[in-house]
Amino acid sequence: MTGLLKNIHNPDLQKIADKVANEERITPDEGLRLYQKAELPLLGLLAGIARRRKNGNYAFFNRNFHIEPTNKCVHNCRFCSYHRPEGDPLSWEYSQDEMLDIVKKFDTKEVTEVHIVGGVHPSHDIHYWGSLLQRIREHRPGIHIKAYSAVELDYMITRSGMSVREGLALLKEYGLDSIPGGGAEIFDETLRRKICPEKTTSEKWLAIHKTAHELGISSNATMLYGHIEDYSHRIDHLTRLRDLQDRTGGFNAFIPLKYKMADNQMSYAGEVSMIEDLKNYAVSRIYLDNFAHIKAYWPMISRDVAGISLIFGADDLDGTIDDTTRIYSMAGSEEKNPAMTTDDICRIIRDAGFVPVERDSLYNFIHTFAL
Ligand code: V47
Ligand code: SF4
Repeated sequence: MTGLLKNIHNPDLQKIADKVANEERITPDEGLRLYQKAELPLLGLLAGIARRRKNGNYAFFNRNFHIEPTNKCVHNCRFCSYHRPEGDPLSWEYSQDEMLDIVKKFDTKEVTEVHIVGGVHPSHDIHYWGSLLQRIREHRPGIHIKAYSAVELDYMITRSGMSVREGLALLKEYGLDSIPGGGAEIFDETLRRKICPEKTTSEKWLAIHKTAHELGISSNATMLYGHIEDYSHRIDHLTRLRDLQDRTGGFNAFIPLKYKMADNQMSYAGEVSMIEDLKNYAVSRIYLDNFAHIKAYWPMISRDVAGISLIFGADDLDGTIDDTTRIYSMAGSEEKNPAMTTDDICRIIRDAGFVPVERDSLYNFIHTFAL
């Protein structure tokens, strides 16, 4: 395959291609050059090499469902179509019993993971959120609980007067297995002040994930792209994640999240094209050489783009979800009731030329499906 990488017209790109072929890390300047100068076919080729090196011909998914406990949120991120302040007629929240009822609906289904993320509720404390984990754990001991973004964690832990380490250790005792990647948005401080000024700082987001990793709680990382950022902001974001991963090794997957414009305060920014989505998957795959997995979150980008993303560096399609999330449908995603059967996901993966693998939350193989 690397023979195809000779005679690239641009010497800078040739040097980067040689580095990728030789398994050498590319610099932030080189990452930026890829975003700015590389054509999509070259990016696909390079990301394909990096992807196959890490994950061979496999593409992963899991069987999961979401619980979104509330849309009440103390923050007011300008890109968010989901949140409402407490007291707003369109605000809502589930009681713990109602959330347990959601878990019970899956009693006869072979799901392996519950993903819990919602707004930052103004008044529940860490013990309320901890006891939810404990009740889920008691009801379904084997399920992996991936819960609470760093932003929700920051609020509940700070309110409790605990240190990040104490708060995370307590939640782990209650049943927390891993942390989802939300709340990272874009780390550049100037942009962050514009798009989510009240939110957990970038430094704190990274500190929470670092501490979690030190406590044996692995996590994911996201990047919200396609709004008012430029390529240098994306490279800055990826560099901060790559640096932390060098130190802890605790990230399972990186998930680029495409900004969706419906019904939020940043609609003026519009949405980027599918070509830009693929470019972003590819550069992320090439640049994040210490992340094992790049996830294409299909409820956000659609099934078709999720399939193509596998050829541009992604190796994971998240899960079956079973119509349990609204965050993206409210922001304008074409997936209004996101749910896929195992057969649906396997078909997408096979159509893209890869071997479907059902994984657990830590990417251990559960079942490899024949091609
Ligand atoms: O942090 C909110 C994003 C995130 C919009 O870890 C938006 O496996 C685009 O983090 N357009 C929460 N994005 C969701 C999240 C996530 C999703 C799937 C898997 C995992 C995982 C984590 O949703 C927020 C924010 O970045 N978001 N509004 C919007 N209009
Ligand atoms: Fe709240 Fe999350 Fe929406 Fe920000 S993105 S307003 S923290 S629900």
